[in-house]
Amino acid sequence: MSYAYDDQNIFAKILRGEIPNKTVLETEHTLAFEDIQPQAPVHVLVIPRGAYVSYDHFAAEASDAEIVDFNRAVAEICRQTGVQLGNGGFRAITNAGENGVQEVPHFHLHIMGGRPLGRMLQ
Ligand code: IU
Repeated sequence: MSYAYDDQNIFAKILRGEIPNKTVLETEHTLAFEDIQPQAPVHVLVIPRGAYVSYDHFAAEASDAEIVDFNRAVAEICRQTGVQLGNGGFRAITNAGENGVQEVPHFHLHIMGGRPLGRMLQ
């Protein structure tokens, strides 16, 4: 499977600095910013700087350094935004492709918290 990346997607433009964002955290390989249509008091999108379409693309082709950096960034964001385990908790989801109803074709992890989110799966 080859993954076609569209470098005109909105998150690619954010990464190039062409569109502003409300940055929560920046690291060598990762950027996190506030979702423009937050679904919860905390709603942060975490994206790799690399050109990956989806989670499976990232997991298959990113370097170990990118994968570690991304996951450490997630932990830091949970801590910084106060949604970490033991302090209310959070939901982390990522949508991929048509069935996942992915809107922006650059891999992003949603981190949501700050209120009870309800059961996701019945
Ligand atoms: P999805 O997982 O691809 O369905 O979610 C895309 C998210 O990106 C969604 O929550 C939007 O509100 C968010 N978003 C954004 O934060 N800034 C933008 O300019 C655009 C979408 I377009």
